[in-house]
Amino acid sequence: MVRKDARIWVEHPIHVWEGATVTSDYRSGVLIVKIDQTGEIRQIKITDETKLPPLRNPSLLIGQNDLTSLSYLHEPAVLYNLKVRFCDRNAIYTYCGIVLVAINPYYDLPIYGDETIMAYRGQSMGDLDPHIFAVSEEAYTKLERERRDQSIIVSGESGAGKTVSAKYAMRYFAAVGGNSSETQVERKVLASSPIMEAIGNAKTTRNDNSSRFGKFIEIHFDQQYRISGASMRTYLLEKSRVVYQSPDERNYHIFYQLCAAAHYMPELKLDHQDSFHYLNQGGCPNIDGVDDLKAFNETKAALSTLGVSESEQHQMFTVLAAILHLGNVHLASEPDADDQDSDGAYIDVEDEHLKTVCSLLGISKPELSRWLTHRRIASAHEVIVSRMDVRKAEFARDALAKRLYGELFAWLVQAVNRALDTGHAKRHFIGVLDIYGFETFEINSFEQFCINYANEKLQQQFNSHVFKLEQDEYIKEEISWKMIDFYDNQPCINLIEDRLGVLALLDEECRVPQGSDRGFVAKLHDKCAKYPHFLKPRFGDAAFIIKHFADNVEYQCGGFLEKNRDTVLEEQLESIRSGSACRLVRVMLADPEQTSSSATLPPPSRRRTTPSAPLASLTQPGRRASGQKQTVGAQFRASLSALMGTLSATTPHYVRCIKPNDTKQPFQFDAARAVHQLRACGVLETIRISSAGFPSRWLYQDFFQRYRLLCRYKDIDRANIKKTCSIILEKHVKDPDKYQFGATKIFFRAGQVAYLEKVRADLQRLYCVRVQSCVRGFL
Ligand code: AD9
Ligand code: MG
Repeated sequence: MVRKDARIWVEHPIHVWEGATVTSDYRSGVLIVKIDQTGEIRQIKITDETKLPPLRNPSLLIGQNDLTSLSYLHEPAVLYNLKVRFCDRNAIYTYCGIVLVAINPYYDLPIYGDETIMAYRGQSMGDLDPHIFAVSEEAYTKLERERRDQSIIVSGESGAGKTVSAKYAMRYFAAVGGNSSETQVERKVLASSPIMEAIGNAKTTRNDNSSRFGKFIEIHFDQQYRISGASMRTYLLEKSRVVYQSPDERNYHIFYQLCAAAHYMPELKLDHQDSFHYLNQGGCPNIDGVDDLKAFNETKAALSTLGVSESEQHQMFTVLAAILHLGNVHLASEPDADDQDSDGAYIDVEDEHLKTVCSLLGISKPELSRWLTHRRIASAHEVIVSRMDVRKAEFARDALAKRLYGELFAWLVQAVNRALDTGHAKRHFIGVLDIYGFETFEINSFEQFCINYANEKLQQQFNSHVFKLEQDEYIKEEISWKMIDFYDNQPCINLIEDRLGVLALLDEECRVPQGSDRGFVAKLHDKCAKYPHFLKPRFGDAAFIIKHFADNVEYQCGGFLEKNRDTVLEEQLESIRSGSACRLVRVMLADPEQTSSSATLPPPSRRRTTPSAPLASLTQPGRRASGQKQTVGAQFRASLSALMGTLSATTPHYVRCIKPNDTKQPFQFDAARAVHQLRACGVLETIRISSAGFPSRWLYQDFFQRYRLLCRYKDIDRANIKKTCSIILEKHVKDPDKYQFGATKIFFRAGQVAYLEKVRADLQRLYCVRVQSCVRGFL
């Protein structure tokens, strides 16, 4: 029942929620309220009495640094609390139980210096303001105290601040676990960031430094809890960016860095970035505030710190330059003198870029030219070589460029891992996961499907962990309670992973000779309709919808098969692999079975150490036992499964990054955008889990201090505070299900603390009036 003067939240089209006060007791069907901000009187029709507007928290609780300490735990309360902290107090960090919510300030705050690191060292989570350093400290202390591996899982949408948060966490570990030994492994750990950002980050419309891959870095610690080494796994590099960029976006930073340094390496025949097809499609060659030449020197310095030799660096740049020139090889449809096939693809014998690719990679020009325009088709009886049409030839050339880049990326990940592997056995580790958050765009494709699949898996791990922690606390405090039912997204994961689920049907369609994207969707509609998380769009037959935990997402099937197969013409690859004079190219493309052990850097697949094994393979073709190439979907599934295995053996700590506005304005809070993300990253789900149980808890002494006013003086028993608390509660809370007495704390259902606050405020007011009238009488 909502009474007069109740403070509530009502919906608002822009601010999502706004404060209002009820002007008279609720009567069936209509609630009359006054909007606080404007004074407007509004009638709210209530069609379902179980859905009355949410109540506001007492002002005592506004701006709390832990959302779960709010008495009313719901969306408007969470949003308002975050907003007050962010906009009024410039507090970007807030806890939500075990989750740290981090709102990107788009402003350099002076809260990351060494002195701040030292301030957080040795402190418990609740002692100081919420901070990424507090979470890092918690992980480090738990590692020491419990001798159990830890992980910090950072997620959020593009531009929300994941990579920045992950880097601060690593800085913290480097500072507190730093080793004075000569290996200076922490220096190398920090140097891995600029390298990975150069080859895996790019400017997008959402973020000038967007990571286009996921990564999990394990920082290893020895017996004394000093850093002893590290390793890294990467996930699903966005390779399509190498050959195509949307308007206002760029290719990977390294290419622009290389062009900026062109005159230092004339042998690479580089030019201004705009002269390369693979770099100019987005129409945005520069990033505000970024000097690509300076960045190039930083990348080089970081590579040197990690022990990548000058010669290896030069070979790397050679491969990158070759990719750029490959993109400029002109595939024309004009027939040459002795061939009249007008549809076929041709390359001018004098094509400068083809010459440069061949001279850079040290391969035969006729051979490469032939395989850029022809393909081999094997039938049961013969092998035919036929000319491709221009579109197919361009497609094949781009696939080759993507493969070369993917292999270079994988090689570099291995080089980084080699440098971080100090040879010391790892006793323990703290893993930092910087992975793309849930995504939904106008048009969603295979990439969004994989990203959202990963988020389903992470969300499941998160839900069960939060739920388990909640239960552990109840058990520890010995309170009696009924199991809370939490949202389990296993049915959605089943839809993706089952024997006849989305991934399996995609792989099957990739195997059949005439397989097509449309054929794949038809199979989905036929076989998956029975899954509760699958929906067929109302119009068209080129898409399917998955009901994810965060939102319903419609995926367009175009390109699914191609992206899942990720194939490149074997003839092209072979002409480079077998003929190249460049050692790095031979190493990168080497068949694992045939690799000679004499190579300076053995191929990634042979160098893999156990922790980084399954994931590094994502950027290069994996193989099944049968020797058949694994699809991207199958590799991703395996790598996620390995990740989940690793994470579940650690104590996780969660950081949820929120992007507060789309214009990168400092301390601007767009409530609608924030709510969407809070929903997508599971913060509201955490709240739901908490509020289903006993979300508020007070130590007996603290409760007594605050609410002693609510009992008579003679009822206070200082020798037995628990009993005094029980007297207070029996007197004021009639329903015994609303609270529970634990060993050290009292647990409250949602809304109870707000209720007690109101009782306390009313009493205080009453005492004031009495005192005033006494004083008046006395006078
Ligand atoms: V993406 O998914 O890789 O596209 P991220 O990683 O979530 O994205 P990133 O960490 O790159 O975002 O942050 C984007 C930008 O926000 C940074 O370049 C900074 O300019 C800004 N940012 C993020 N966090 C902070 C912070 N704690 N303080 C100041 C920040 N600025
Ligand atoms: Mg990032």
